[in-house]
Amino acid sequence: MTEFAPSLPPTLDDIASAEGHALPDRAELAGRPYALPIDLLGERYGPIFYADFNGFRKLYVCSMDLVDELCDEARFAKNITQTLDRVRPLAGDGLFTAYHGEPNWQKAHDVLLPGFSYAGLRNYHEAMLDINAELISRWDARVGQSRVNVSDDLQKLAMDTVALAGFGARFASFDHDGLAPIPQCFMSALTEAVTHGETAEFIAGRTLLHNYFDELIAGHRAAGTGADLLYVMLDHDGGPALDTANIRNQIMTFLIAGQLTTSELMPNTVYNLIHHPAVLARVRRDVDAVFGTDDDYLPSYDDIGKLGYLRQVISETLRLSPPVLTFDRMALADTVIGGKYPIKAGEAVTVLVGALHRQPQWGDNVELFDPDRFDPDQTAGRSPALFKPFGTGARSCIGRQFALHEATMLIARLVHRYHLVDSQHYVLQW
Ligand code: MNH
Repeated sequence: MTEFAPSLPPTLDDIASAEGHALPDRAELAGRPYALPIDLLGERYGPIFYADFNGFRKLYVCSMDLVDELCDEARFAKNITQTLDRVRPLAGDGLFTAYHGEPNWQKAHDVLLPGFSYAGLRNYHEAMLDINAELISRWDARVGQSRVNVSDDLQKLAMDTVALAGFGARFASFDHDGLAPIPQCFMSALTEAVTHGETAEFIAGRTLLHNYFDELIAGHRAAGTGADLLYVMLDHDGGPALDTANIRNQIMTFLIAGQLTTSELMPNTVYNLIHHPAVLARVRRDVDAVFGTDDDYLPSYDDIGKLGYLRQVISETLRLSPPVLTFDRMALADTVIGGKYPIKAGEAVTVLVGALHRQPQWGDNVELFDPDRFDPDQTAGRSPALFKPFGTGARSCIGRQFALHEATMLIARLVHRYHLVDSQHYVLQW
């Protein structure tokens, strides 16, 4: 694929620069449990500045007005960063890593969109309940006995949920202390690709994964129909919609998405509930009203849509701790942003999401966890450019409703069933 390559930042004069400076350290973040060092860069050098902290020089923006312009789909499109380009040997032209204009993106988007719609999501509710039950039986066995590692266990849950709903695979992660074999192989291959490229070790891992996927695909073809997303990819209006190489790329993409995003959102939400007892009490009241008094109540798909306040808690968690820290936009034609910064066609600008989520338009005390910020009255008056945890436009997260349904249901069930005790006085880490 020589016709596509990552876009690079423009060369502009008189722009603030964090290059060559060390990232802010823990001492400078004291008292701010959520902010990351790069969020402080936004405060120090924003609204537009150069930085090279991850090994690549990029032009970052974080103000509402600049981000609003970058989200204009008529002027900008998704850019594949140099880092994302390194994931290509694994995920190829899958939805997440496809270049703007690559033909398989539109094709796969059209095939998969119904699978991620509200109607499509109903099909995965059972798979989500199934994996919930595995976590619950593991945690029940520990009640009053020993601690659970929330972060590790919710990573297992996220992984197994995306595997079962996405392609009908059972990783059985809860039977393993660390990662199960396939997730382990996948993680090693991903790390190897990003750090060393297409080495022999990487290729061996990828071959193993491909063989595993090919068996799954063959099994699905033989079965004909079923409820997971792989069936959506195999049977589109009666005929195969995507070729096998592209289907593998999409499966790999689901693994990336399931591993690295929802698995952060859920433990962060648990942290926020434990640290805000009044919020937890209100969530529990709401959940009890919908689920009733039976601890073993199995929520219906529609029950989850009734938990509006918990959704606010999740949104506020995504504001303070967005799992995806940046996304990149590429100019489609020569343009000017902020009235004075010229960006040429094909040049890239990076949105710094955590800093965007702390802009003054959010009100006073942006570092405080306050789910009322997502009260419908408050969101109605706020620019959509201020909240971008799922990216923007045509290339925004296709799995958004999947992730929100999964997270809302899981947290609701935990709150309904358990008293959560922070026995180790956990401190968020980065
Ligand atoms: Mn998801 C794209 C965030 C869960 C599948 N996702 C994106 C982007 C962000 C993002 C940001 C855009 C990146 C960019 O512009 O370069 N995703 C999230 C977050 C969560 C999440 C914060 C959970 C919380 N995503 C999921 C889940 C799935 C998924 C779960 C699948 C099961 N996401 C995708 C896919 C894309 C994407 C596929 C690429 C969409 C496209 O470009 O067409």
